[in-house]
Amino acid sequence: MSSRRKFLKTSLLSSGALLPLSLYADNINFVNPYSSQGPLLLSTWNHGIPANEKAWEVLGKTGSIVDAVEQGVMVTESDLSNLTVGLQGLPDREGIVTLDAAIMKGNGACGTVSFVRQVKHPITLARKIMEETPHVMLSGEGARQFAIEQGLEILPERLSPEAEKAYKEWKLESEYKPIINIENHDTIGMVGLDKNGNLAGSCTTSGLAFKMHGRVGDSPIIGAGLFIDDEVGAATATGLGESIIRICGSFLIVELMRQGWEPQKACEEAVKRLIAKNKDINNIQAGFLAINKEGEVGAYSVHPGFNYAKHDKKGNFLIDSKSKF
Ligand code: SD4
Repeated sequence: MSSRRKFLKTSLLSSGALLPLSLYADNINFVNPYSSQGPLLLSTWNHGIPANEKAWEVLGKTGSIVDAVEQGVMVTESDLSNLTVGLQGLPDREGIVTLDAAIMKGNGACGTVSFVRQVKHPITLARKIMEETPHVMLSGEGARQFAIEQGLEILPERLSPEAEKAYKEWKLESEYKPIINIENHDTIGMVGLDKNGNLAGSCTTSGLAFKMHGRVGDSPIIGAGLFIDDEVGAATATGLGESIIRICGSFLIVELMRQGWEPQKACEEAVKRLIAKNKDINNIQAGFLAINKEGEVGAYSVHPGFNYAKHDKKGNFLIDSKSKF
């Protein structure tokens, strides 16, 4: 064994890192000091309605907020009419669909997958990474191999008819313009609070249409596309990933809420900061969605057009977010 490999092996073993992460994070006895206003589920965009519906049903049956946010967004991953989530999504500029996803619990446990091909449910793969490995993120071919080992569904690499049509049209010009506007969105991010005050969230996407091969967005970056903390609240993001990563958007919102900001004000501050740190803001759409432990909601975007689905005991409603411009 090479000395580097030996070093890695020993340092992993001595840190105990070969044990599943869940043995650590789930071991922490966190005493929830708040009374919960849950259950409450929030999801980005209008496909959040069916995703919330499923998540609500799962929460009712299993009582598990992490089951709920996983199975909720699986609905979107399977939705053949959706061109920005799942394997039916728009490809990169080489004509290949690559997916990003993340799942996180309020106790710090998280799993993410980036740049993976052929995996029907990347959110389930993210959960397997969270629960069955000592790691947080697997990427590319290694992630696909782990999905195969775990018995997850692998589909042939074939563009959906709509994605193929869009790709052929794009290739006529092949202009590389990494822009997300209101016609070109749809990542699903879901955050949920159960009746006991436990939080969890999920996020899954095929990412930016016609991106460079290998490009990874904000969705699988913990703190950018998703961040959850049982002590405070939860946030998720949608829109141009690069602009969101630059400000660590979801983490920023949760940290502002920790300092006492309402979710709405925290989302507005994140948008303000995103505008300050990104050039060409006319061509960037990004939106944030947040809840705190009291069940208060925040949503805000750069440009108009962002909406979200909110499911509580009163029902499942689509709500327009306010925006800066
Ligand atoms: C990305 N944030 O990969 C994702 C795309 C997205 O609405 O959210 N679209 O940059």
